[in-house]
Amino acid sequence: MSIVHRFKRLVGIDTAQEKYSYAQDPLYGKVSTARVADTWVKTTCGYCSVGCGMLVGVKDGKAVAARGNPDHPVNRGKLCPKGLSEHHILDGPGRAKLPLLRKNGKLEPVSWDEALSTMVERIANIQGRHGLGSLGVVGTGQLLTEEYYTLGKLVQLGFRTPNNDGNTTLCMASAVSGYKLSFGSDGPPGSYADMSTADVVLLIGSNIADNHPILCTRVGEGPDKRPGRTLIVVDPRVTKTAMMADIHLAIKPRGDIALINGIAHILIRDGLTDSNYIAAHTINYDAFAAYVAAFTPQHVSEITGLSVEKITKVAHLYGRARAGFIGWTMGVNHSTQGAVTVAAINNLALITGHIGRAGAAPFSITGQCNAMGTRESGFTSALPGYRKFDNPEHREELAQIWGIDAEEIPKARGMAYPDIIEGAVTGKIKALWFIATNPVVSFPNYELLKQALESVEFVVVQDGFHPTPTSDFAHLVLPAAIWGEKEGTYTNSERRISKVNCIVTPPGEARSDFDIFLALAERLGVRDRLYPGWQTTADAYAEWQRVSAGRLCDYSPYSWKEIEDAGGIQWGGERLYADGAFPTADGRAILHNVPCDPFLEQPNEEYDFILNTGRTVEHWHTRTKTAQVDMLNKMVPNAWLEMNPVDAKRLQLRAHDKVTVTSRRSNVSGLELRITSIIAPGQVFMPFHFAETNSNRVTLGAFDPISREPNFKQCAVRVQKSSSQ
Ligand SMILES: Nc1nc2c(c(=O)[nH]1)N[C@H]1C(S)=C(S)[C@@H](COP(=O)(O)OP(=O)(O)OC[C@H]3O[C@@H](n4cnc5c(=O)[nH]c(N)nc54)[C@H](O)[C@@H]3O)O[C@H]1N2
Ligand SMILES: Nc1nc2c(c(=O)[nH]1)N[C@H]1C(S)=C(S)[C@@H](COP(=O)(O)OP(=O)(O)OC[C@H]3O[C@@H](n4cnc5c(=O)[nH]c(N)nc54)[C@H](O)[C@@H]3O)O[C@H]1N2
Ligand code: SF4
Ligand SMILES: [Mo]
Repeated sequence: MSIVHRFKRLVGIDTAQEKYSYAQDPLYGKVSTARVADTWVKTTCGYCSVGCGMLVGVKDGKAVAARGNPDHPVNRGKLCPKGLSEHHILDGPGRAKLPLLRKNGKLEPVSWDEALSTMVERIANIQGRHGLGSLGVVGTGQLLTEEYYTLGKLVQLGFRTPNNDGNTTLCMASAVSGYKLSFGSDGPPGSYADMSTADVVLLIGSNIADNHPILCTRVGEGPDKRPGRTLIVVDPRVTKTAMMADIHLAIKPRGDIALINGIAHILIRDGLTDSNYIAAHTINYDAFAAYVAAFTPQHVSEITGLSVEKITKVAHLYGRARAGFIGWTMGVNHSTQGAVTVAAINNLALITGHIGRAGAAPFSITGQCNAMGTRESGFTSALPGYRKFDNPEHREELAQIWGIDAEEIPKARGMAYPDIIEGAVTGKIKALWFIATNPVVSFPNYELLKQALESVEFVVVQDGFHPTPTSDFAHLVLPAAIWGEKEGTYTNSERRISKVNCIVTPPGEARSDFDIFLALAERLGVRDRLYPGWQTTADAYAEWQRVSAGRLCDYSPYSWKEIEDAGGIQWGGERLYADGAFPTADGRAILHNVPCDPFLEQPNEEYDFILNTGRTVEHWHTRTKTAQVDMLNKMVPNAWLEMNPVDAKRLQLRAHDKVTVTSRRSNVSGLELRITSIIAPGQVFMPFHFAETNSNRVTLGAFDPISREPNFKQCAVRVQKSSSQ
């Protein structure tokens, strides 16, 4: 094996399929015997929703290496820098190892017995005084499907509070709501393969080069690149993904609805719609056509800042494509108009028939490793298996399977995440339980969140790491096992159920979230009733298979073993809605008239910039994981602020100056200034990963009225040089 070949293997850019073993590589042995694995465990990456298959090398009970699984259909042997270094988080210095209880203002180690008894007693006491709904629970898209399913039952039927939600409301809620608006159900219709087979791939508010790096291979250079495919990226920034594009539409923030309606206008005007598809499978077309008539290219050009020629060109490319694919992520979802923007995207797919065929899909690219599994199996915005709270038959079906009275199942969803936080401030919520989420860094408008955390009587933080900015507020910290220490499944963006396996044992006394939930159920006296005979996550999976049987997200045909052997299996197959039948009352998809409103907090003289927030490839969210990895940390050690040269000159700022960003809510200081044309004049961008320079001190606490998702991507700020330099 040549040195070049070996290097390519290491960084995961080699596409050759032949097997390669580090242990048999003579050079590798010479480099470091400590890192030569005895065994390789097959599993799925625990970071993003791409869902790459990987092999983790184990030596003497420790994870020592990671590489892409060459046989896995998603990534074919490649991994991004986070996946390649993921094994380092397992024995990172920041792991939570002991249960901690606050006594006289200080967190002190206690036994699990004391921790769990205290939790159940304090919550019962609070619920006794303030009602069952005074407990608010916030989970995550980073638990196993088996765990999230178990948690839903525990919260709603054990603790009997309906106020149960997840960090997915900060993330995917708008996509879920938008799919429901258009198609009657959640569920991304397409597959990654469609990105490869489409003639036109339109990415809206999605920076896959940083955030779903392995998906780039589907649209960029490499074996999947087809001549004649056009990649169009709609993003106000010149992201790495925009740099890969054939056409970049540097849209004005929140010009998206105008652009999409304008594309529909041109498609209808120029006869590029699929009238057979419209007639057979949609409703509301005439009203929709009349509505978008007002979105003339000239009008759309004024709102979006894009030229009439460019808008027309993109409309013609999409309309004339044999198969058109639209992918979107947080540039769409993170908005008070997120759900309806998704519906507008779906409109485009429906009027052109770019749905349900190879290469044709309106496709929400999800975020967290198990955003999909948790939204299918959860008991939060919907009942498990995409069932509806307000549907008596759905409640009856679940009651039958669970052997309970249907009256026990709530008839409406409880509070969504932002409403739980607001409820804590107004006194409706008195106890908070956070599981695998770190709101102090990730929730918008920190000042209000802080007030919420300080107002309630009892805060439980269940996390794999401690201290975290949120565990600082906790009365009780429960140390959890993380990815690599537990077994079950994740479901990725393309509905692929993948197996996740145990690689090592958890550190100290940390226990899996599943074990914690069962232990709590036992103390509540509901274990036998809710989880009869359950011991492991395999028991949860078996019940989830029965619960999902016959539903759109049907897991019942697939055993763990089949999933593992196949490198993941997509529920619903490669594509949903191939027959044009939608899960609505009359089987037709709904075209929506979507108004285009300006975003809420417009800049003015005092707050003259629009702040955009997001991510970089090296870091994961609030960095509890990636801060443990020396290599990633050194690559990107601190936060920065991107500003256009025109603005920097006007403000007399220089590259690397330390700057302060101030909004109407608060400020954040000490950001390193980067002067770059990646960002347009009048806008600034900062990553949200860093607790020390927390972007959410300044972001806006405004939420989509339908999905309840925050408006993370636009708020008004001013920028000054930090005073202490
Ligand atoms: N490295 C890394 N990868 C990740 C994550 C991570 O933390 N780190 N997190 C994962 C998760 S949970 C998620 S949800 C995904 C998120 O993945 P992305 O959505 O790709 O990530 P963001 O950087 O939040 O936002 C995407 C883009 O939206 C653009 N945008 C802002 N305003 C607008 C607008 O008005 N219109 C349009 N069209 N675009 C706009 C921003 O400029 C930004 O480039 O990434 C996943 N992958
Ligand atoms: N300004 C701004 N804010 C944002 C965004 C943005 O673009 N801009 N993006 C939003 C989005 S899309 C998302 S998804 C959220 C993410 O926000 P968070 O959910 O707060 O982000 P994470 O850092 O992933 O937090 C997960 C926590 O769970 C812990 N953990 C990991 N695995 C396990 C496990 O198996 N069990 C337990 N018990 N704990 C575990 C980690 O240590 C970490 O503390 O942030 C949102 N916030
Ligand atoms: S692209 Fe996502 S799933 Fe794949 S290795 Fe990177 S973080 Fe993991
Ligand atoms: Mo997310």
